[in-house]
Amino acid sequence: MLSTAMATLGQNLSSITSNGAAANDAVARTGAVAAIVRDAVLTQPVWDMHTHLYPPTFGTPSQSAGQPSDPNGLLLWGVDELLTYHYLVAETFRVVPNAELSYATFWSMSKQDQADHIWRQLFLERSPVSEACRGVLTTLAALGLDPGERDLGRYRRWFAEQEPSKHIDRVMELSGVSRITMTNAVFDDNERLRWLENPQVAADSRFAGVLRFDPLVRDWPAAAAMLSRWGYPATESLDEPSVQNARRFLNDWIDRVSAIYCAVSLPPTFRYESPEDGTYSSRVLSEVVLPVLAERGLPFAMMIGSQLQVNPSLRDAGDMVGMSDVNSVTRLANDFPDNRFFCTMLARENQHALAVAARKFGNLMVFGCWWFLNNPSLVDEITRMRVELLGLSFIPQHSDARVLEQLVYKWSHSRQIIADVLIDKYADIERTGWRVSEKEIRRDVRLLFEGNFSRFVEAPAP
Ligand code: RAT
Ligand code: ZN
Repeated sequence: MLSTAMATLGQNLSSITSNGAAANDAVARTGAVAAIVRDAVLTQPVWDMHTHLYPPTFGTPSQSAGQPSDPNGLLLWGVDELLTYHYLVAETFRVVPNAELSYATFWSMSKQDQADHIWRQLFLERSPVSEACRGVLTTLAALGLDPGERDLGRYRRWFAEQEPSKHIDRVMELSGVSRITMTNAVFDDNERLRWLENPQVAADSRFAGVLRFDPLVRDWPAAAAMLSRWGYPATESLDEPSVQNARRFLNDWIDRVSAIYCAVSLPPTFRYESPEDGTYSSRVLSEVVLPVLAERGLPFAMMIGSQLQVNPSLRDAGDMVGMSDVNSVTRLANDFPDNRFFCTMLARENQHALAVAARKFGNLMVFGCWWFLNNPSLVDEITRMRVELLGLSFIPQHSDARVLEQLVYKWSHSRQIIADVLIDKYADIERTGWRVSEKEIRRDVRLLFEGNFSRFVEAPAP
């Protein structure tokens, strides 16, 4: 159906183009281009470069058909997980003061009771207009459930009937995600032990691995103590044997998770002046991380601007945004030309300078509208600005999904906005007399959703 409609649109576009009646047909042509852009953006498979999702082999705490639940399992899915997403936990504590329900009481409740509480407070006692609330509704609707029913019991029964692996297929199809990139946090005991116990734990071609090692760069003394316990002796002074052991640790874990890149999240205070600036983070980067990644031909992703735990009682929801230093990123890109860097920043105020920085360095790839920026108004603003400064040479979005079904809403909401931006940008260039073909539009969209990422990680698109 859709392809027939698109074939007609394509014919319209070429007949308008070929009969030269551009002036009279300007409105029709703009409409035809817009329809093709929208279709291209809505149907283009995306390689999601940053999520917190896992294959079912990592265990799941949710009830399902076909897999026993594992309370510490890492694959989160289902309506209770959707409702207890940390973005919604933060919103709930705004409307239910600590005095009414203490943090301690909330965290002692069962997941289902927490979800009931959030549902009542954010969906029934006031309208669910925030982006995170809206996301739950978009997701339920796309899965064929009726958000208008407001029947949490029914939604729960439906999810409990799903078999996790088949459900992953369905969610990937609905969201148009062709591959899910994990975040494999090697300093997290729960995750590390699963890799050590079962080397095949991630043998699922729908997922790609990413080695994430925040403590190594954020807190070398603590990381050194852990490395030593794990058989990679390292001292706080980062002497030569420590450097060699830390490199061996990275190499071993890159192999174990088949990492397609490595990543860290860094605080707003992160600075890199030079390899000799005297900070642990600069020394770890220049002596350990970047040499290993250059040798392995793997990019390094820096997500900068998260100030951890300004309200620890909120747990995952307790982190804050802060302004970061873009010059540190340009210095890294300049000092390490043999490395490739992905970068995203959390503060809105950093977005312009970061895009300008990417103009200066081909080894710097800007990506995503991260976390508190993943709101329609900001995605629109940031994506427009990036297209204006960088053309098609950036990665507009990642989902950051923590709960499987979030892929559906995060991608559908972002795709709508990316399409709006591209429609305007093609209309602008068409006003000069330039004509874009359907093939060119689809090629451009492919670059944004798959091609730029797959080129940067030097791996073929799925
Ligand atoms: O967006 C989020 O869920 C954050 O809590 C973080 O996971 C962040 O995206 C990160 O990867 O550190
Ligand atoms: Zn994340």
